[in-house]
Amino acid sequence: MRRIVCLLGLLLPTLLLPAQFFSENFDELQADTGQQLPAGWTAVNQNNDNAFWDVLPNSNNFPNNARSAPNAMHMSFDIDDPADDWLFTPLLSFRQNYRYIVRFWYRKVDTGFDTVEKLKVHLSPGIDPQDVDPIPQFIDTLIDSKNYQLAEFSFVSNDDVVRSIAFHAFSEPFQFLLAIDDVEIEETLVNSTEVPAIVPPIRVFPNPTTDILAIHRPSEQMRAHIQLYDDTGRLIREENSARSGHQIPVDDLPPGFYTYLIRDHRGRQTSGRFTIHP
Ligand SMILES: [Ca+2]
Ligand SMILES: [Ca+2]
Repeated sequence: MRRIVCLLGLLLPTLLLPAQFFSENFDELQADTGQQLPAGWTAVNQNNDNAFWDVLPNSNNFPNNARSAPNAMHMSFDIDDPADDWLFTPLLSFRQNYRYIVRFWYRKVDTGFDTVEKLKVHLSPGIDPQDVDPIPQFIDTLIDSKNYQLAEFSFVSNDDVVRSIAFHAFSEPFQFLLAIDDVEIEETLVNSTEVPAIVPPIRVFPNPTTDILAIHRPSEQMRAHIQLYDDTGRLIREENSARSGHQIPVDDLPPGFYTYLIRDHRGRQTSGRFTIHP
């Protein structure tokens, strides 16, 4: 019996360790003319202009385009149109009661000008922009760093489902290039209330609520960016520089289901659902 207990003790931490679920570094792509995407990926040039997602290779003049050589993926720009372009990963089979941690690296390509790129990332049951879950898992509307920065978000799959990770570039006209590289997804078996150690636990309460929503974060001094979305994906509240203990009044909002999105000072994002009762 003792041996079985010992074995279980050895096995359980292994079961709970994150395992690599998906990765794409774009490095197998050829820098040929025409749009180059990894196998199974789909790009949708929603506004049908001359700017779209495509491979971004390193070159003699630009040897550091990619985070991992030789390629990144990038979104180009149009002088007149804002970007409205989707990049879908292959459809992936997410398992019930697993937590998925999605990471990728992103930056603007430097022009020497104050250009700013905008990116949202959604889950999607299909590879059509009309299928996309309207509430983003990740959003950055102020991408002004020429250095690659890490994006990270996580979610628990409540069912066995097939989903794509959908990158939506929506930068203003006449910016320059938005680059992403090294997309990785890890999966960990959890019960639905567990949060992995690498993502600090954030408490949002009371839930359901009627009048206020309080945000408790473990890093008391660190400020966070908070967004609230209604069930149609419409952004209804946005607050910068919220400290732990921050309270958001919601007594003017109609009863229903809502989503919060919290980005910490390191760019890590946490999302969850809450309910407003009458
Ligand atoms: Ca386009
Ligand atoms: Ca790469």
